[in-house]
Amino acid sequence: MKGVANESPFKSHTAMSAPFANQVEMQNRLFAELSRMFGQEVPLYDKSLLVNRETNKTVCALLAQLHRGFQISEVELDQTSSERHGAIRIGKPAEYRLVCRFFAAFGMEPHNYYDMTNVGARSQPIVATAFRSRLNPDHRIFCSLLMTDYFDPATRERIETLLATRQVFSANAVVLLDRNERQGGLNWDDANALIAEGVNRIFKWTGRARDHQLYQDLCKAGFKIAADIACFESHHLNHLTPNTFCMDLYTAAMKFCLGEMDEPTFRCRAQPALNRLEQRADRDWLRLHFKHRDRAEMDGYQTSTLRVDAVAKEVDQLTHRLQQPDLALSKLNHSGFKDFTEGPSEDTPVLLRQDAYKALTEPVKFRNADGSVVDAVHTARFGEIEQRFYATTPKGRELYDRCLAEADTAREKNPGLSKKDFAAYEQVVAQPFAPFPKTLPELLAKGLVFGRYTATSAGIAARGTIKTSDLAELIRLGYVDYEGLRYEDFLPVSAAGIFASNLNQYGTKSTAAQKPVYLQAMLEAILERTIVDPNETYASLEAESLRQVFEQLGLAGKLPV
Ligand code: OOG
Ligand code: NI
Repeated sequence: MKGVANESPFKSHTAMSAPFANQVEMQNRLFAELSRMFGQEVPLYDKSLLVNRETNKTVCALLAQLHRGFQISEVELDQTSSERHGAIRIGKPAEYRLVCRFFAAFGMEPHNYYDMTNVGARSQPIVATAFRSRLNPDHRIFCSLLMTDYFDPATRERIETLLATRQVFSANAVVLLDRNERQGGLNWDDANALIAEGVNRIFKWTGRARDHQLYQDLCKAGFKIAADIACFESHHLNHLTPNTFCMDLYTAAMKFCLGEMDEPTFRCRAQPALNRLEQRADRDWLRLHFKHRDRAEMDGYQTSTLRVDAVAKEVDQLTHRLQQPDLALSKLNHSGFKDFTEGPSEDTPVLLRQDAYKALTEPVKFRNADGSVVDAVHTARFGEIEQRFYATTPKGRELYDRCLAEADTAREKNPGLSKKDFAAYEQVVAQPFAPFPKTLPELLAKGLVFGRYTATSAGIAARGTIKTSDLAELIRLGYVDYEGLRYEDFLPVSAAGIFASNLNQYGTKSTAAQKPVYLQAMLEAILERTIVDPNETYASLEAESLRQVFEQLGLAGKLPV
């Protein structure tokens, strides 16, 4: 990478020695604290976690019938759904670099470059990266940076002038970041202090803002996102997203609790969503959704079928649970649920599916330069849900992008369909994704997703007598086992859809004389480090697993290139 140091100046120390806090534990604590903070501020968020828990429990009850031996404890249910991704939006390069240094202290590195100025009509004046651990990440932060040169010179000047006097990080937070880099880690006292800086200041919503005139002008011009970034005091976390085991069940449950769907409609949605589990939730699905579980234990489950009335019974129970007073979300301040789920069609297990309830309108106090105070409202914080699937290879991604573009066109031809006739809508979206295989073995065989391979004990026992070096054949013989790698990143088109729904506004064209072109190298120069290409990580995990398998099977020289 030209002009950029190859190594981070603040190396990540995942296997740290005794005096330093473990960075993964630090992450868990940070995200648990952020979640607590967000739940206090946004009651709907806490309730949506509860809806997620209840729907995940329903899924698990059926999984226990489908896979005899499968059980989930309350503790594991909480752990599984405590994984989170969040998003923040930053105004200026110096702040962006501080945020990068902050997440580096938690072992989270920038992954992927997302150019949101380049997604057609949905473009926003930002570019982004996402901070996460390189391997087995549980948490991620999508981090946007406002591109002020996207605007005409006068607007740009107003935004930059306002941002110039903003100081989000306290002096103490910067001391902690310096110390982390100097020492190569933090002790727990310092780690907790840094977490407190994040939760109580850096990412906290304050309800205080500046320059009401600029706020209004930006919103009117279609740049609510710039207003959200430039006029506020902190890098307020705008959402925190848990994961679900069944997107369609969760979204139906939320709409039901929010009062957007009546009981018969909810039942009509829940029933097929759960019926599908019987086809979808095979061994590969289990491994994908329970990545922390012991493989040997999971392999010991006896696959079975559902009792005839199993789904109906679960739907009954869930419906009843969702009707309890503590889940009467319609009584809370809310702006409704998004119209459709972003990502691939329900039957295509790649990348990720996301959905959201729309942003809440919250009170804000503006203080202007002349000392005047304006009471107003702002709409930005919302709630999202995700379900992650297999990571695509570049070839798989290309196919995905093509299918998605077709699905978008089909959707736009009939905008109200998802509400009018959900089954018909599902077909319209599934059709363009028909070229995608629907099972992991096929996806792997066609080179559309990344996998990880292991030699089985039968394979190791057969070492020396194995006649083939063909991977598919080795799998068929039971000498090699496989699993799909989970997608750990974000999707620009989905993100654009999420932005549009929470800002209640699609993107707007650049007002600069000429729309600037933004490159990854520019963001790397701001970060003073390179951005990790996740495809390299996925590909090297796959390659390394194959190398080991072939070595263990005594086929080392025969590894296909
Ligand atoms: C970020 C939207 C992107 C996602 O999940 O794709 C995102 C934002 O609204 O700031 O979080
Ligand atoms: Ni998100």
